Amino acid sequence: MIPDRTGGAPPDLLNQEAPLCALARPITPTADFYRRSNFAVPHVDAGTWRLRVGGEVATPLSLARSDLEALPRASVSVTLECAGNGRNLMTPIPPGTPWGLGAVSTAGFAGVRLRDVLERAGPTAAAVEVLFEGADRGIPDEGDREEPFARSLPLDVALGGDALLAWEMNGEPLTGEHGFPLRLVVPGWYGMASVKWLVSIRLLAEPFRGAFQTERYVYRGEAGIPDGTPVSRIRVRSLIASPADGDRVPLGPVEVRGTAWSGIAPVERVEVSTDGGATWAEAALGDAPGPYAARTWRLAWLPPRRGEFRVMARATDGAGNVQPAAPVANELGYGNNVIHTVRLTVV
Ligand SMILES: Nc1nc2c(c(=O)[nH]1)N[C@H]1C(S)=C(S)[C@@H](COP(=O)(O)O)O[C@H]1N2
Ligand SMILES: [Mo]
Repeated sequence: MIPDRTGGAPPDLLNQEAPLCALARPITPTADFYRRSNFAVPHVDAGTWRLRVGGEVATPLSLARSDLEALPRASVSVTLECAGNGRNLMTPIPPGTPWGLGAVSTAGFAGVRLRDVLERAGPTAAAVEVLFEGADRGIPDEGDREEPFARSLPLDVALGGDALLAWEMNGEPLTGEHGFPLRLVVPGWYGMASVKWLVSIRLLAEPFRGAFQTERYVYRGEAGIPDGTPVSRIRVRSLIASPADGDRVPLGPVEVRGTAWSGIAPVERVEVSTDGGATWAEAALGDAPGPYAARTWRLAWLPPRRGEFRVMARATDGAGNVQPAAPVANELGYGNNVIHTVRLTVV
């Protein structure tokens, strides 16, 4: 057996990877969609639940589900990726959830546009950020007092982007693990921005300083990025969904399949190397299901002989970003978008 460092974290109620083979399809079935929760899943009573919108606003709101349903419906396919996805492939392995490569998935989300709700409340001229709080709470690893899971977005991102307040995922009501009854979905941003079990939106006159904004989900020690910069957009990445690392394949045509995404600009090219990176062939891209969702890709490969091969995939996005050959290092292991390699034995 070839040792597999990408096999992922052991199954866990709160943290679970998607099987890589599920990523060869445009939409990840909800049962396979990765999960990441910092605290226990909170019980939220749908009957009494309200979304509060307050802080630097002209009109504070307390919205029931029926109030949200009265707004125009919006839906979008979005790839969510945990900022720590692939942490386990870094050397040394940084602290944090020991993710292999499956902390990424794509779903169709539906609800209402965040900006429609924010415009009803009317941000004041003093507002600079929008803070989102989940119903889940606990003591963060670095902290000594309880706080909710909470993250903020710059006001222009919250108002200008295509962020959704979603109650539907893949055509079904959100499940408990994925944020029932309402979650934020921030297309193009690493997963931590998409706050689950949303109970409060607060417009702030100062940048938010909570643990999940300043201690975790920040870049520290990465060249070119000021220490403490909150993690934001998803870096371009592709994964080989099949064959799997360590597979034995018969001599004959092999279909290499995978997925590719970027939160910065749509993916424009995926190249595959079967000689360890010496030469690259262009893969055929599947449809783009929208600007924020991964594209599938495939390449027919005819192995020239039996033996061991290293198959690699590398994506380029419309802004010219391309995946690096080695992980970009930072203290907490975020934003690792190193080229994916699988080892195959042709028999
Ligand atoms: N309330 C709350 N929202 C949260 C989290 C959390 O712990 N609590 N985890 C975040 C992180 S780190 C990720 S990667 C995504 C994961 O979303 P999923 O579990 O639906 O895949 O949710 C984000 N939203
Ligand atoms: Mo995450």
